[in-house]
Amino acid sequence: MRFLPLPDAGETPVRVMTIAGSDSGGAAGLQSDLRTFALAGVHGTSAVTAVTVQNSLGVTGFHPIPPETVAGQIRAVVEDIGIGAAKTGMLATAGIIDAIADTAEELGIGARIPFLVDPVCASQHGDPLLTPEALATLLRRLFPLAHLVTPNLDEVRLITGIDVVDEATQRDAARALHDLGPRWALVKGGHLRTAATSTDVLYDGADFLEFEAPRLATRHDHGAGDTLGAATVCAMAHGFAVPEAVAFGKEWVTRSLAAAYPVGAGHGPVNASWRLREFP
Ligand code: PXL
Repeated sequence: MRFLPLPDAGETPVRVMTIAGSDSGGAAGLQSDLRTFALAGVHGTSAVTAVTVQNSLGVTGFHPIPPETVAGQIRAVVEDIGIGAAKTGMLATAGIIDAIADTAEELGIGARIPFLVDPVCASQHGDPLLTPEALATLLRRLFPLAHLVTPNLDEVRLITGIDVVDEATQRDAARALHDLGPRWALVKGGHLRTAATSTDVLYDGADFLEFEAPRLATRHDHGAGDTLGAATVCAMAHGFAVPEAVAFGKEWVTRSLAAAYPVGAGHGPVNASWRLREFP
């Protein structure tokens, strides 16, 4: 695999930001994003949106961070440290989304700064991570700012009403998502369990691109979507065009799924530390 260039000692590295929730179990959310950022060789920063109470069996509650504190974290980092790209994960409430959108517009996130929006709605156990009315706010405020949106098939159904069952409906969903304003829409195929491969479809309003990977039989896949987005946003921060960034993210998450491990009695995390065995 082609890796991202690593910074030399004393050199300021590429910086990225995740705007996401904390997973106390260390599998998903900002913990997985920061892990991938470090292993990909970029400096990771974070704006925490919510603190979840979570382990391998599920999410039993969350506490949202005040919107002005979320906005303050973004502004503090961008104005001093600077970022090459940003991604979102769990956003929790409509008030937090409005604050992120206002701050993004003020600071050029989604204009000058590449912006990946992962419309996280629920955990893999179906526990809600976004209030129902907040999804409409996310679509209205953040999709038009996004360079890339990366829903899974459950999120696609909630957003577009389309039940993806094959390649044709996956393309229909990509069209419907693109109509909501992002430059690129990626419909992740990992949840289409009847398919022999895990194929993601990327659409820019003109052409469809497919990213295919073997379907890996593991129940330890917690944080897979976050890890795909995190690796992709690292490549975007390095200046990759979106299709090349997605190709990097797809290979990264496929290797992380192959290296996944059990912790707890439920679903264990994907494991980006395969990267440690492959330096440089
Ligand atoms: O994988 C989506 C996700 C994002 N962020 C947080 C999560 C999860 C899934 O559990 O807990 C905080």
